[in-house]
Amino acid sequence: SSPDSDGCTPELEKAGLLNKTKIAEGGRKLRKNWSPSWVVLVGNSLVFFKDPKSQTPSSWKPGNSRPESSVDLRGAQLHWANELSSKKNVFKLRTVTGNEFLLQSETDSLIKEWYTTIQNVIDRLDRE
Ligand code: I3P
Repeated sequence: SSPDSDGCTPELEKAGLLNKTKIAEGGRKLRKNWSPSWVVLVGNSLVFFKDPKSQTPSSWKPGNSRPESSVDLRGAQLHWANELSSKKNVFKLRTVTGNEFLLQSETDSLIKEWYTTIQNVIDRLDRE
């Protein structure tokens, strides 16, 4: 059995380095500010860590490194958004509270994996 067979700790779905910028807060447009972010998908949340150096397997655990911010994926919307940037491989994540993020990677396979994995979590939450 897994180390968390009682299900009390949310499952770590995915973690990795992506370029990130927030483009809206509560529906209000923000100025883009792209920066690398260590992104962790755990349970119903996408959690962002500022420091890309903290990308050790244990760094996402509570009490270790402090997240910069976190996004509740319940009711969120995901769209490919290459028209919103001069960069390639960009998607937009919009939360129910009207926060919008662009996430990007130079690696096609990597960004597709992230898109699929986040969409699967959103779909699972929609069915609950
Ligand atoms: C922005 C910066 C962003 C760019 C954005 C620029 O300029 O170059 O990287 O977004 O383009 O406005 P500044 O640093 O002066 O704010 P992309 O890299 O995603 O293209 P935009 O205004 O067309 O979104």
